[in-house]
Amino acid sequence: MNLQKINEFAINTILQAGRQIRESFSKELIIETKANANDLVTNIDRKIEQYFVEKIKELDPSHKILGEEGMGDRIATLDGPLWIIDPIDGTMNFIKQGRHFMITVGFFVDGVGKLGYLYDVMRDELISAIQGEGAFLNRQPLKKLNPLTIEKAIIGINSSWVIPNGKINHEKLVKLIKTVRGTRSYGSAAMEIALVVTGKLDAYLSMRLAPWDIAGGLVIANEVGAVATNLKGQPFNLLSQDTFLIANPSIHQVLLDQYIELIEEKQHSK
Ligand code: 2AM
Ligand code: CA
Ligand code: CA
Ligand code: CA
Repeated sequence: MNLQKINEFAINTILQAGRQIRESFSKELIIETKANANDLVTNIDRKIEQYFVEKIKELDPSHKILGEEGMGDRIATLDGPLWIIDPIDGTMNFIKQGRHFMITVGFFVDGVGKLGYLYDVMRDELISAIQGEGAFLNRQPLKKLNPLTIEKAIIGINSSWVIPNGKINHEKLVKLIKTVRGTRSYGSAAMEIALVVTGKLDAYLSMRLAPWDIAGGLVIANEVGAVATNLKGQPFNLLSQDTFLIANPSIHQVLLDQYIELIEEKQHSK
């Protein structure tokens, strides 16, 4: 398997998909809801995922595809070549703002991240990585992240964390927000990961993300030295939803040790 060739294929397909999204603004947008009234999907999310599926099956029909909108395959294992795709990450931003949304793609072989992409469609900024060969922003190499202290960190965190949820130690979270230099919230997990791997944010945490939100970002994180785990410090489970933390390597462990404490579900006594 020639990774360079697959990388060129992926970059061309992502840029072409981005063009289609930008052109879609002159056409009708059909908005539907999924799990709840705020869980939105459009005809464009589906069309772009379908485009990826067709292109990948043309490239190699043996490659499996896991996509948010379900146009790919049913995936039960990480064996073999697997594409993990979010055609539009930040659908609400896409609909409401016409910006601040990403295409993100990861290519894994037997569960190992080989290629990763985070594409800001409206800024036309593509972050890409090949395992072991570094990460690039529009083909310019990205630097390794510089160390910093938690007091100087800017972290990405959703406003829903203001509300105690019974799943995480709230006092410690308040201490974190008081300690850091600032917080930000962008509404696209892939965009927050892109900001962390370029050193514009120093950490991003979420109580629940899906494999397609972070797969591409994981490969890129490895190449710049960012550390990505779940909130227990374990590898993110790519076969289900999980909690998520990506951070500058100098503060990742500090965040886990001093500021993030998951409350284990109560064991039911017999
Ligand atoms: P989406 O736009 O592709 O749905 C918004 O805060 C971020 O969380 C976006 O990256 C969004 O991706 C993601 N998101 C939205 N609903 C989610 C859900 N039910 N589970 C996991 N991630 C979700
Ligand atoms: Ca969605
Ligand atoms: Ca998503
Ligand atoms: Ca999506």
